Amino acid sequence: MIASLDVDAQKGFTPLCPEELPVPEGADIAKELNAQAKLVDLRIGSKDAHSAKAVWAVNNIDEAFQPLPYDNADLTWPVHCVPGTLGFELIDGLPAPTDYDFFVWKGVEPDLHPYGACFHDIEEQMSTGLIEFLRAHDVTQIVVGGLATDFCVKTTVIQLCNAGLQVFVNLAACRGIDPHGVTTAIELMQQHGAIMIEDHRQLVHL
Ligand code: VGL
Repeated sequence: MIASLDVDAQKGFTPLCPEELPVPEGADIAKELNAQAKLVDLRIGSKDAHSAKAVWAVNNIDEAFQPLPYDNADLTWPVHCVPGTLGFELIDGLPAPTDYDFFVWKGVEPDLHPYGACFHDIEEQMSTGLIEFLRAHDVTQIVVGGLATDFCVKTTVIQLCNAGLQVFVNLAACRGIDPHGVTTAIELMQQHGAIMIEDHRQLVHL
């Protein structure tokens, strides 16, 4: 079985929310995420669901990227993707979370700031159930898109590679925060065995 995964495709990572983590063109990926989902057996999604009072939360992007002394919240980040706010919503054009086959809400606890969708913690001790879901449904291949390439997509892809899946990263369905970070992230994902594809049309050759 093959699945697709929409990682954190939320308005908080788009220019619609300039105070959060606006990824350039972040709102433009819905069509490509929907196109890849049409080619697979199961569609999975994830969302950040953060508290505005989280230990890592700062009010200004200038205060972000500061190291923190916690194992499971490594950097400060602007408040983003708080339930009940615009930034928490999936970007326009995507289905509702309840229409996915499996959905992960992550970063709910105020002392955790995970990046990957497979574990609730950076130390990867608390499973979100995603890997178990994939195994239970005999999923061996997964195509991933979402926001942001250089953080949550990268970490999720590496976790899925480490779990033994064949992982395709659909570059047309991803956008990144920092261009240099994206280049490094692509190299790292490839080192873990992930296959980069330009867009969903490459999937039909599988
Ligand atoms: C993300 C930075 C901080 C992401 C989340 O979804 O890529 N990046 N929090």
